[in-house]
Amino acid sequence: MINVKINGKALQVAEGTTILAAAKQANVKIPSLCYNSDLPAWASCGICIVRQEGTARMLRACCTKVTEGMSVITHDPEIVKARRTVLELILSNHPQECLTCTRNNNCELQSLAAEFGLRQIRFDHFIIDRPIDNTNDAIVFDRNKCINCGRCVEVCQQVQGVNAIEYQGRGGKTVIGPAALANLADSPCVRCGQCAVHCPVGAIYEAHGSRKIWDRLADPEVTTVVQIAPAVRVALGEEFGLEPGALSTKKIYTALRQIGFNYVFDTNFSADLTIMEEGTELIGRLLEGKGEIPLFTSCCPAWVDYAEKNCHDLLPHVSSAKSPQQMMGAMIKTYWAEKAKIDPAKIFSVSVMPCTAKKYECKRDESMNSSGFQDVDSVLTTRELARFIKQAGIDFNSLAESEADNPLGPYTGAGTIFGATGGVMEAALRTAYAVITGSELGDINFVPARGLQDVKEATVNVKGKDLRIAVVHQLGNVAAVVDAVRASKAKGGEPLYHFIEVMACRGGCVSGGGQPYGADDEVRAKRATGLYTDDTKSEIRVSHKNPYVQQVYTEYLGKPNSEKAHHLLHTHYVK
Ligand code: HC0
Ligand code: SF4
Repeated sequence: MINVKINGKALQVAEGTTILAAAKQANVKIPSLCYNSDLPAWASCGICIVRQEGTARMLRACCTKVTEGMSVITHDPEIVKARRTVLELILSNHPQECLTCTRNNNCELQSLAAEFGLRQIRFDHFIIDRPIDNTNDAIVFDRNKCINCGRCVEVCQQVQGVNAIEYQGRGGKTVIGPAALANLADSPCVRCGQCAVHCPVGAIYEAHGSRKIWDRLADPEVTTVVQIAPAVRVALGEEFGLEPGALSTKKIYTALRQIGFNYVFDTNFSADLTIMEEGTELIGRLLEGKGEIPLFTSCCPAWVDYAEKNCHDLLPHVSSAKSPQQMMGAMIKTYWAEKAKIDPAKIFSVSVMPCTAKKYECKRDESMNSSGFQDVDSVLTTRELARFIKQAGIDFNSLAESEADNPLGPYTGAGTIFGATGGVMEAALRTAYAVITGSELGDINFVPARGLQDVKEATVNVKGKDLRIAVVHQLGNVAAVVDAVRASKAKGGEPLYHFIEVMACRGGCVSGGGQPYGADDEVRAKRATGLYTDDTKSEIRVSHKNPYVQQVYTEYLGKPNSEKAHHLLHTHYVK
């Protein structure tokens, strides 16, 4: 341990601790802009400068490690003045459109300007008018608001390994933009939205679609239907002052009805349905040679996009099962529309997702209109739903609880854990084991699939055969797994893995690109815990026992992977 002083207060910190982290331990907040705990520190903004006591030396707190006996002053007149100057310089080149900005009231730059009491900027205000890039259906890039902090570049390149955004130009002329001076649609962007949740200002954000929804809600000719994704229920509450991980499923159902949706369904139901389809596909590939092994999951559209762009050779390994969002969309406009005697042409189907890539997924050409219409019409992120609730004047915390509509609402514990990394794998194993062996797993908690470790591996013995699985989240971790699979294929013999879950975002959907801002690993873990609690409290915890899923097969689909199920619930991929 190392002895340091922060503003005169002595404390011990671990070796390698930065000044920023040491100050946090001492409950002192040093302001920062380019720093984010998910990313390497690279000291571009200069807001976090501090002084080593007794010297004139100014140090960047985000990337300077403390040394034995160091005494740090985090705030004095000169430091505050320097920080204020940095802020003024940033603001001199920033459109001052806070009132109409997507980050109004939730912007790190705006908050700092408020904290520093900036009333006037001493420098000339100049803006180079650059076109807004809204070419890719999911993410919007407004370069006019970019403050060159570099967080989006670092997360896209270092964390996700996608390299869609880069620094362009040199020195004072450096700007940030889509790779190779392309627009986002022509860049390698896979729409995971991690750039948007890591942007401190309103330069990168989700493509908004809420105005169209208000119009449909007000149209008496239209039946409006909504579904909510697993990870929304453990994060939306943060927008209303609740702790990360607080489960607010039943209040969300009520809020959606008060907003005016006619029917409220739950993506967790179609997650159960996905397990039936994907689990059956896995068993067919394993036991009957019906396709390539390993099987990769397919419910994350950013991973699918990544595979289509980077792993052409492995596309036959990607499950043909649609994601739960899209399965629900197809079931609403076919099975449910018939049952409810509603013309599917007059159904407007909305989903609430933690994800920006889902906005693109619903518009894909590949089988996403198997009802004869676009199966999911519009996607709102968790953040957008929070704004919707506020626009509707709803006091979220005082809402009464209510249930989802059936038969596309009630879900099992297996469906809800989809939202955390490893959840799809765990849910699939619970059902695959039961189908193959004819008996339920003794302990259905499959702990090796849980947690934030980059790549999780395990072997499960199913009826004398070893099933080797891997769970990978955060796209930057995927290349190594994909390369290992390629090497194992080239070598021949027993496959390295049989089943692999891939989720593009760190921690899975709980920290998707559409979730409330500011998630770090602590928040991710809390949100995941909320989902595991939902699972544990569920009366039924395996997808194949969901009585409404069974009903859908009896009344409509026949059996998993039937021709009808294939038509409605499966898709294909393009190179
Ligand atoms: Fe996810 Fe999903 S778990 S991808 O993260 O499979 O967005 O929450 O809705 O579709 O269910 C996102 C979350 C979903 C889907 C489900 C899967
Ligand atoms: Fe979207 Fe989830 Fe994939 Fe992230 S992990 S891109 S939130 S589906």
